[in-house]
Amino acid sequence: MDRKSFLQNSSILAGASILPATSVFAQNLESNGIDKLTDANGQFILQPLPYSNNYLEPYMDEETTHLHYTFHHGGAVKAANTDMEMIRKAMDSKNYESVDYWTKKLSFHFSSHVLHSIFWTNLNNKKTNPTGQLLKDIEKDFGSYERLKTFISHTAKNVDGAGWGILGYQPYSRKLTILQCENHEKLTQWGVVPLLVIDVWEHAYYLKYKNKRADFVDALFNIINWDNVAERLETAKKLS
Ligand code: MN3
Repeated sequence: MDRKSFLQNSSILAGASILPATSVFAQNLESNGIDKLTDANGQFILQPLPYSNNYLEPYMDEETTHLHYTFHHGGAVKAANTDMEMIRKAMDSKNYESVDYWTKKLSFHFSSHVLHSIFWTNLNNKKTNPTGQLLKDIEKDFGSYERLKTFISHTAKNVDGAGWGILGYQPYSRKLTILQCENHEKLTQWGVVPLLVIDVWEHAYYLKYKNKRADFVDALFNIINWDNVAERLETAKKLS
């Protein structure tokens, strides 16, 4: 059975199809239920921003959204394609020293592409709260939504340098877990599927919030799309 027919026959596809077809998340999914990051040829692609640049105002300003999406996320996509090409060239020319260099670059740029792709769909222009199975899992694994908020906020605010606070699903333990990610690729637990990602690189907030990263993280809770987080959890459980 080839990969395509395997996917069509597997329960994974059923996982994707239960998502509302109109949601931003569903539109950005591959048939196997994960985010669409590449085209048919395997080139990394930047999906359209799922809303206008001013949609997240006033908590995230229009100029920041524009620059962040176009040049930081967009730049990572271009760079990841370059990294892949350079790895190929280095292998073909037996230039193995530079393989090491470009492999590290790919880890950084591709991880940036993954996290930013999730980040845009995690945001909304209205306040929501976790409900349903997501809320039950939060209460089981963290005690309460308030405790989760405190945990992930603290983690995000206190990243050393640039990075992310991440709520993820750990399929080995079947639990929600928190990561404090440095840069885009460090301090993961293997296997964790990111559900909610909070970008605390300075480019995410400096125009509006200046040095006040903590104020930015607190403000983000006004625009987190918890329905998207719930959809992602549901899909992660089906994938694992
Ligand atoms: Mn960013």
